[in-house]
Amino acid sequence: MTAEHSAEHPGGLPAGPPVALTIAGSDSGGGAGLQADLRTFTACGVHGCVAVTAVTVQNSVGVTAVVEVPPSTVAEQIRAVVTDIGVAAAKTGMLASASIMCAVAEVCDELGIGRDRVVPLVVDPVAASMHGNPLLAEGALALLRSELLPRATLLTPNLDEVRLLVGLDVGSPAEQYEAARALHAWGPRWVLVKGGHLQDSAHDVLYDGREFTVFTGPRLAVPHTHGSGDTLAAAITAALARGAAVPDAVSYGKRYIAQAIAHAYPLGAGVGPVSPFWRLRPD
Ligand code: PXL
Repeated sequence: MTAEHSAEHPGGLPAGPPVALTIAGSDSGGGAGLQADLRTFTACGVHGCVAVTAVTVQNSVGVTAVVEVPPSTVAEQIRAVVTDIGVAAAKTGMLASASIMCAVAEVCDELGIGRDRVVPLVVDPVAASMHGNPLLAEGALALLRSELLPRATLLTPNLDEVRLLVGLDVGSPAEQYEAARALHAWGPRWVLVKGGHLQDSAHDVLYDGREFTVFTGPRLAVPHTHGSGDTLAAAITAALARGAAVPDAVSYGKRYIAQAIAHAYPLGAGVGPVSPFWRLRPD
């Protein structure tokens, strides 16, 4: 599934790794957000670029403040990266506000990012932190639905986000299928309804409007899962940047996140992050 990058750099040096872009918020605790995305990209062999949407003041016990980046600056970061460096895949995480969402949607259209465009876009519809702190302004949910979902190559909601987006309370694997159908009607090319919050299974359901594919994963009783959604979506994005098709990229992401959760570590007094270290082996 890896596209080998054999072309030479103009200076005669070998070309670098594939490039992915995350459009996401900063987590000062380093567990989630753009920090999780960038280290996942690295662990998956992809150079990460970033358009910062917001700065969160955050540690292992929660978020105490959010400062948004001006929408035009978010768009400028994306434009600067894509027009010079070029990106093979992109991902959105915390988009913070309706005006940032509109700016991101507009610049994605301008630069050929999104569903049926040259650069695939993974939309992780982040609405709240795992502690329940809001990461999306009130009133922005409607814009997430109308502006981002139709532009997504792949949408990756967890069950809380399913409830917010389409009002369905998924309590069983069978209801994941219904949720996938309801979300697909909003326009994403693929939907991955993650079942990690279900009691008895950690099955994720991938739907393309015709077929369902179930990805089974072990349900691990690990207390430290901060950044798990970001990390899964980032690993999928990295695989897309390396040339994988969506189902293969999801399969790759599932294997990556299972290991990252298995190696999660404590940090501070609260919830620790999932870990990339199983992959990096510094020693
Ligand atoms: O995990 C979702 C997420 C995304 N982005 C930022 C976050 C979080 C969760 O806390 O802080 C910046």
